[in-house]
Formats: sequence, structure tokens, C-alpha cells
Amino acid sequence: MIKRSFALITIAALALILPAAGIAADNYKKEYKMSVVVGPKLPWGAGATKFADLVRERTDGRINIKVYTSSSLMAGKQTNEFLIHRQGVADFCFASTINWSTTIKPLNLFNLPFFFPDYKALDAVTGGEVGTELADMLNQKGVTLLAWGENGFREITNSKHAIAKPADLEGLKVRVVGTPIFIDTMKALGANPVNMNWGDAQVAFQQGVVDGQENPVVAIEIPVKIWQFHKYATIWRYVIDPLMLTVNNKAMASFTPEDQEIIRKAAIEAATEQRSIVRKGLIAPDLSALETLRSNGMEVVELDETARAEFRAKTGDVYQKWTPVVGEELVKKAEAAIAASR
Ligand code: X2X
Repeated sequence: MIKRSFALITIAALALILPAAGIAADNYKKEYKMSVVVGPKLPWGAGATKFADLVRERTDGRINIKVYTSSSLMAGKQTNEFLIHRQGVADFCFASTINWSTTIKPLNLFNLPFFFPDYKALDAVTGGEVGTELADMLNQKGVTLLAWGENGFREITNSKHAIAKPADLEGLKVRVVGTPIFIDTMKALGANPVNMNWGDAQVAFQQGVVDGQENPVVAIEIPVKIWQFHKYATIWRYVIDPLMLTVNNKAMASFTPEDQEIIRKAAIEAATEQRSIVRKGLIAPDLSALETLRSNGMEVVELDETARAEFRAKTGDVYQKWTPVVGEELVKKAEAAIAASR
């Protein structure tokens, strides 16, 4: 009897030890890959580097993450990022919801035109039930959302004239990401959208192949010195672009629980810092980021709520068409969270 229970305990102990041996740190890869669409100097790319550095330091070099910037893991095609992440080509990503929304339709929530009024509304949505549901959805598709970072509210710039009312967009050739809802929104506003990857877009601005573009002020427009190409900016907050710091589930499961914890904490730290960097100068009373555009010669139009409502009305059909694609329930929950944040 004693012998038998001893044997059982031994088997039980082995059962505990053996799977753990499968995730010993000696089995780690020499390099883990992290994908980022933009260059290393932008706050978005710098946030990824910060995360990789924190993980390397805190794991004493056990987990070595190399950041592949400028869409290099997907040969420039930014809308393929989720696919290569899911396949494990990229173990980690610091990714825009826009670039993944072609594959994961509910992420178009953030692309609904004139849906999010401000940062408070955004935080209420990502930090609440909707954020959790989106994280669960990603998890089912094979990736873990570690933290929300931010690209920001996307503001339009162009080389032709100031945009203060929808009619001002008529016929303007505007570069957008290759994501269908952006084409619908720009067409609804009377513009002539052209889709292009970010790498090609910067050359297109330079050569004047397009008249305009839309991107966040602090995260993109200031670092790329958009005033070199465009004289007019309109602050219209038409869509919000959160970033997701993620890890492939298989890669995550290959790390020890201690290292997983280090990864989770580092992600929250790096993404939170990145988010505060890109919001700086964009929230009244500190609107210094808009001053930076002006001091570089740009004419900046800030839409008030009445003017913004006109643009929103013009894109009503886009909202109608895309709500079922996102999911009626999810849109309703987001609307409730936004209303509660007022
Ligand atoms: O391509 C863009 O405009 C960028 C860099 O903002 C995104 O990846 C969504």
C-alpha cells in the first residue's frame, strides 16, 4: 500500500515536471521577431524598441526580440501583417488596428467615420467590455493582446487648399491605406481615394502624385515633416488608430510563466509610455502640436462640433454599411461606453 502510493506520487511528480521541461529557457530561439509598419524613429517604432529592450534586460538576454521596422517582414504590404503574425513569421507585433482590419473585421470599429469624439471615449471603449471582447477574439485567432498603444486620431493634410466643410474635399486625390472602409469614407466625402502602402506613400507625397493624406499629428505628421509637402491641415478626428502590442500564442506558450509575466509587464509599460508621448500637445489646453504645424508654415483648421457634424452626416451611409460588418452588438456596446464617458 505504502509502495503503491509512493509510485503514484512519483508518477504525479513526473507529470508535473515533464511538461515544464518542455518550456525550459534553454529551448528558446536565438531571436524573436517583432513587426512594425513604420520606421524606428517614429514614436511607434521607438515604442517597439523600448519593449524589446525591457524584455531583453529583464530576462538577462534569454528573450532577444529583434524589431523589424518599415513593414520589412511582409515586403511592404502592411495589410498582410496579421497573417504573418498568426503564422509565426512575426512572434510579436506593435500593430495598427487599421492594418489588421482587412482580416479581422470587428477592428473596423475604430475606422467608423466620426465615431469616437475624443480620447476619453476611446479609453472607455478599449479599457472596457469592448476591449476585452476584441482581445478574446484575437486570442481565438492565435494572438494575445498584451497592451494598447496609439497612433492617434487621423487628421487630413493636403497641398491644394484649406478643408473646412465637406465640399472642400471634392475631387482631392487622397492617399489611404488599402482598407476598404477608408475608400468608402473618402468617396462619401467626395474625395478621390488612392490606396498605397506607407513606404510608397511617402514617395508619393514628395512627388505630388497625391494631393493629400491622413495620419496622426504627433505620431506621424510631425516626425515626417509633412509641411514639406502639404500646406493645409484639418483637425477633424475622423477616425482613431489604436496600436496593439501582441504576441503569437504559440510563442507565448513556449516561455516560462516567469518570462511571460516579464513580457506582460514590459508591454504595458512600453505601450503606456508610447501612448502618452503621442497624445502630448493634442489635448487642450496644451495644443502645442498644432502650433508646431503652424510654426512650420501650415494653415491649420480646427473643426468645431457643428462643422464636424456636417462631415459625420455625409458619411452616414458608411456607418450604416459597416456596422453589421463590425457587429451590431459590438457597435452598440461601444456607443454605450462612449455615452457613459460623457
Ligand atoms: O499607413 C499609414 O498611414 C500608417 C503608417 O498610419 C498605418 O500603418 C496605419
